[in-house]
Amino acid sequence: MVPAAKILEAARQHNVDIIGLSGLITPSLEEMAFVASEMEREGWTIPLLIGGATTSKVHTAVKIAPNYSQPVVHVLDASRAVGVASSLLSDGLKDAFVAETAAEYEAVRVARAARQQDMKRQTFEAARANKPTISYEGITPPAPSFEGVRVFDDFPLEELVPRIDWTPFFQTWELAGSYPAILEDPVVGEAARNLWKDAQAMLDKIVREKWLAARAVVGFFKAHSNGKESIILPEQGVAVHTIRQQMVKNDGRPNYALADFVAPKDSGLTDWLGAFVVTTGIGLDERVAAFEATHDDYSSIMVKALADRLAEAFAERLHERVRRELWGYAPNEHLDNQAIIKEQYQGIRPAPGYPACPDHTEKRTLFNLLDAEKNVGVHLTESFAMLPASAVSGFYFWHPQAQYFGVGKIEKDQVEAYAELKGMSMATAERWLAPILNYDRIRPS
Ligand code: B12
Repeated sequence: MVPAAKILEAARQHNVDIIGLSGLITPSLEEMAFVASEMEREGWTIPLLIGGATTSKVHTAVKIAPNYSQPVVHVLDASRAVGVASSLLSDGLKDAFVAETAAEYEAVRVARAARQQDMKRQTFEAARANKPTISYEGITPPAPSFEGVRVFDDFPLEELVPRIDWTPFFQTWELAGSYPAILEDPVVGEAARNLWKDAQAMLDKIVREKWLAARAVVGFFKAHSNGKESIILPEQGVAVHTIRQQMVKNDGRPNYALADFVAPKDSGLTDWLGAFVVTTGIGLDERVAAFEATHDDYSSIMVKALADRLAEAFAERLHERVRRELWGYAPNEHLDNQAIIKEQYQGIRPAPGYPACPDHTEKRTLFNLLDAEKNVGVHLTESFAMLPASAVSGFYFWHPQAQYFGVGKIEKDQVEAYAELKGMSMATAERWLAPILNYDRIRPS
C-alpha cells in the first residue's frame, strides 16, 4: 500500500492528468478514502479513478467520492479505463460524463441509505444466543500428528500443478468462463486456448528449472473456545478473535462465528486449532524484473498469474495433506480436483480477509504463532498485505460441522466488545472493520 503523500508526490512530479488507485484487499478501501481527502485538502483538480478486486461502485460513491469535490469514478475493469479517461479529458465530453456519473452516484447513495434501513441486525446478545449447536456426542477431537510448527522449505512444485484451479487464471486475463469449458467457448475459446498453451509452457519451465520456491509453515495448537467468539490457545497464551454474524436469521438458522467450531472449555475436551502460511513467491521478483527489463509485459503478467495460481494450489494441497496425514482426521479421503475445488471435504481453512473472518489484523496473531516471517520469509505490511504477494494464510478447523459462511455487516455493540478484546480504541477497530460496519461511523478528522 503506497502512502498518499508518495502517490501525490509522483503525480506532481509527472504532471499527470488523472490519478488511479487500485485496491486488492479491504484495508486499501480506507486508504483510498484518505487519498481522496488529501487531494481535496491540497486543492487538486484532476479526476480520481478507482479500481481493483475489492472495490465497488457503491463503495466509491458512498465512501470515496464524498471526500473529493472533483470527479471520482469507479472503473470495473481495466479495458474500460481508456473510455473513461478519454471522456474525462475531452473538452466536449467531460461535463456531460461528470454530471452523469455524479447523478448516478447520488442515486447509489440514496438507494444504499434506503437499503441500510432494511438491513436490520439483531443485538450482539441475541446473535450469541442463536449460535449453532456443535455436537461432540461420541466424538473425541482428533490429535494432530505433531504439536507446534513444522516448516516445509522446498515443497515440490510438481505436487501443486494438479491442484491448480484454472478458472481464476482466465479471470486474470479478463476471459470470462469456467475451465475447462472455456477452452471450447465459441467467443473466447481461441484466445483461451492460446493463453493456455503459453501458460503450460511457462509452468513447465517454472517446475523444471525451479524458477520459484514453495515454502510453508503449518502449526497445530491445543485450543478451546471461550464459549463466545474467542479461541484460546492456553499453552501459547494467545487468543484468536472471531466475529459473529448479526443478521436476523429465519427458519432456526444459527448465527455463526468461527470460534463455534472449537470445543468450549467447559466441554472438558482437548481440541485443536491449525494454522498455515504458504508462499510460491520466492524467486518471483527476479523473474518479473528480467521480463520487464526486456519490455516483455506478457511474460511478466503470465509468471505472476502462475505464481498466484500455485499459491492457491499450495494452500489446497497442504490442506489435503493436513486432512489426510498431518492432522490426519480424514486419512482415507480420496477426492479429485473438482471435488476439492467444490470443498467436498471435512473441515475448513478460512483465511483472514475472507468472508468468515473479515478482520485482516488477525494475521498478526497468525504470523506470530507460526513465526512466519522467519520460517517462510513472508512479511506483513502495515496494512496486513503479505509480501511476497503470492501468499495465502489461514486457520484450519477439523469439525465435520465446520463450514464457510459470510459474517456480513455487524453492529456497534459487537464492535465495542471486539475493540475491548483486541485492546484497540473504538476508532481503530472501526477503521479495520469499516467494510462490515452496519452503521456510519464518525471518521476522525
Ligand atoms: C487472484 C487472487 C489472489 C491471489 C493473488 C493475489 C495477488 N498477488 O494479487 C492469491 C491466491 C495469492 C490471493 C491471496 C489473498 N487474497 Co485474494 N483474491 C484473488 C482473486 C481470486 C482475484 C483477484 C485478481 O487478481 N483478479 C484479476 C485482476 C486482473 O482483477 P482485479 O484485481 O479486479 O483488477 C481488474 C479491475 O479491477 C481493474 N483495475 C484494478 N485496479 C485498477 C485501478 C484503476 C485505476 C483502474 C481504472 C482499474 C483497475 O483492472 C483489472 C483488470 O480489469 C480475488 C477474488 C476476485 N474474484 O476478485 C481474491 C481477493 C482479492 N482476495 C482476497 C483475500 C482476502 C486474500 C488474502 C488476504 C487471503 C489470505 N489471508 O491469505 C490473500 C492476500 C494476499 C497478499 N499478498 O496479501 C479477498 C479480498 C477481500 C478483502 N476482504 O480484503 C478477495 C476479494 C476474495 C474474497 N471475495 O474474499 N488472492
